[in-house]
Amino acid sequence: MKTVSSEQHRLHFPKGELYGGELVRPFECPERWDYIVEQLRSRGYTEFLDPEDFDIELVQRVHTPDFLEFLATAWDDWKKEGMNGEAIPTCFPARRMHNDRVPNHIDGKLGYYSMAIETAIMSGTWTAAQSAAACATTAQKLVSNDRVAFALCRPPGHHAGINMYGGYCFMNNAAIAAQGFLNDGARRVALLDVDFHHGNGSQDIFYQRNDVLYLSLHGQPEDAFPHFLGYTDETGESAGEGFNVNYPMPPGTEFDVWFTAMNDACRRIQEYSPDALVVSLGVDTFKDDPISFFKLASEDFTRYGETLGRLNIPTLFVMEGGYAVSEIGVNTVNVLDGFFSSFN
Ligand code: Q9C
Ligand code: ZN
Repeated sequence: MKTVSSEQHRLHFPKGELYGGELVRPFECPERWDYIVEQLRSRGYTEFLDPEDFDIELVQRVHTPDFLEFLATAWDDWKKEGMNGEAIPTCFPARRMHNDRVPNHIDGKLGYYSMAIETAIMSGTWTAAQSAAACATTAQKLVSNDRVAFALCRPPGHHAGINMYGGYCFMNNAAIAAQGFLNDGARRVALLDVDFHHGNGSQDIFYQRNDVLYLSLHGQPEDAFPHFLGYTDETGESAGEGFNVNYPMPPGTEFDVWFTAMNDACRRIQEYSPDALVVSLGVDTFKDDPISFFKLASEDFTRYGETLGRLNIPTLFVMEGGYAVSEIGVNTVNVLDGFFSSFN
């Protein structure tokens, strides 16, 4: 299995995330990538590739041009206004305010295009985000030959919607890859999101479509970020009705309950009979994750990887979250090892 990754992720390393009323060092940090690479290398996954160029045409099938233009120019606009720190939104279109008129001023734009404020934009953010999207599309292309590939994306993507960023995400790497499979001739793609958080962005992008089945296992919105999406009654709309499946679970959820939901998701995937499977692979379901509340142990990741492998569908793994930094590599590579123990 080849891993597609780029050193350009290092250009995104904001100093501050607003957490607990303080600006702390972001949980989503460059070392996450290093720990995963180290585990891949030491456990035999030694083929690494750089991504091809960022494919704007493909990305525009998922995100709007105005949103992409915003991401590309936000840092310069911010600097032009004489701001000293990193770009963080402070004002939002809440209830009964306009949410369809884009302001001119960068403060307004940041609020308009974001869904949360922990995600600061700095000088290298756009370059890093482009490299992550390129990792996803490059790895997607490998799947037609190799049947499996790993896009080691950083920053992650599943909170990024049609025209919004946040939750550490700028462009939706997994959704872009799913679109890539369709462009290359797949008729149906399943996108299984095992990150602890609901992938509100992925749901947003495919909500009215039946060519991508989105399934997510996550902390229930009553208690977990992103709080305002991810309920079971969100089943899709118009052509997409029945093609969105949420499995919200309460604080303290252990592996047996989580795995029952996962097996149900796998049954739905088999029924759908997709030409490709994209796994939004977040390992923040781990018991020691600092910002999450599921209780998976490291060996559970191997267990569920095995279940994914048994589906025997051409599979692209796309890295999402996971913040227990020293264990992130072990848990990620456990999923891959489990997968290859049953995939053929
Ligand atoms: N008290 C991903 O895993 N902050 N994003 C949560 C919890 C945002 C997570 C605060 C977490 C975003 C890709
Ligand atoms: Zn997450």
